[in-house]
Amino acid sequence: MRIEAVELREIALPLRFGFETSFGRSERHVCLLVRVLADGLEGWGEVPAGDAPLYNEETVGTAWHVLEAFILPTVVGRVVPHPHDFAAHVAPIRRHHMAKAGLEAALWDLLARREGRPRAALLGGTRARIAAGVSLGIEPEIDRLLERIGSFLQIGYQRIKVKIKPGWDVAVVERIRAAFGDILLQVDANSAYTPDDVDVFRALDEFNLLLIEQPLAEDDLLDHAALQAQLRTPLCLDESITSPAQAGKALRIDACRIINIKAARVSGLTAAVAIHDLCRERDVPVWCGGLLETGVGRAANLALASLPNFTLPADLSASDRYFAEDIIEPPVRLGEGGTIAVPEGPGLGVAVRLDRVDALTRRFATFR
Ligand code: OSB
Ligand code: MG
Repeated sequence: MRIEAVELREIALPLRFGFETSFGRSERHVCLLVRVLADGLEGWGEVPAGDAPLYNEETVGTAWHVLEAFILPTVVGRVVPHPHDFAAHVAPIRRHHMAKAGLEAALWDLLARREGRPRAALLGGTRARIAAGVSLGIEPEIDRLLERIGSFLQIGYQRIKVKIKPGWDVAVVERIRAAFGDILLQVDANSAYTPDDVDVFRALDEFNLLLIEQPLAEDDLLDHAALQAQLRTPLCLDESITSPAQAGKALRIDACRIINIKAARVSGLTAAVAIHDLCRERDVPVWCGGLLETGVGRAANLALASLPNFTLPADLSASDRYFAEDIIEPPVRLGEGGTIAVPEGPGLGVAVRLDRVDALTRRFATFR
């Protein structure tokens, strides 16, 4: 693929419902859209980084900078044979995983379109529908959260995940179990706790949760291993798993028994598939996480989640769970049995609504 031009757009898409985690509250999904033009075709990718470095260290501003100053000058006007070559090419740049992943995603889209195949087929996907879960933020009152859970279960979502933080944990889970019985339920702390909080996790251990996601600090595999040793509930790591090498270390010391895979967090689909493969060899289940992506990132996540070892329900919900109107056509819809269809058309398998993207764009540049 000879890269003729790359367009970057920073957009802000209002969320239908504010989303609160232990690290903050967002009312809008802020991201970069990457559009690559090559061989008369286009490919799209998303950098779901946000305005502030709260989930991890990246922002849309840092991603724009790294792409503009260090990555695009070495790619535009050149030939990139395969997304794997791009991944190897940017490996010497330390971190900035979301920036790299956004461009790599656009290259996967391009390659799949050029071959006239769906992205999922290119990656080795084996399932046509993904089990859909929904991730629910912290609410001002438990009753409000229970109401929202009830409505998502009613429309068919298979699994509920709730965000927790100190003061919003055991009592919340207790009320959810009392109200909804034995539903598939898991919690996500986004690193809000320390090893001193072991009693909270011992208490949560009594509720038959599917998993407890990222309880402790991102850079602390050792304390996660110590905590896992005291629990029956599997720990699942999100922020801590930044590469296949980190995944290997986490599994070697039993710091987790499940991994949440997000291509954006691990520098791209190449690394995401490598983590999937490594977990599969070790019989460790994985599932596809999300970062409130627009349809562009969401369609890519659906393709990733079609790989065989993604055996737990994903944080992949319909476009209307987040947005009044998505930027793709058709939008992502929840189908039978609480599943979402993996797009079947070439590339991402959905069309980007450029008119709508333009209306949402607050920063734009073309690099050629
Ligand atoms: O930790 O999984 C997370 C959203 C923003 C930042 C971090 C996380 C999340 C989610 C939502 O849990 C996942 C989604 O529905 O896209
Ligand atoms: Mg998480």
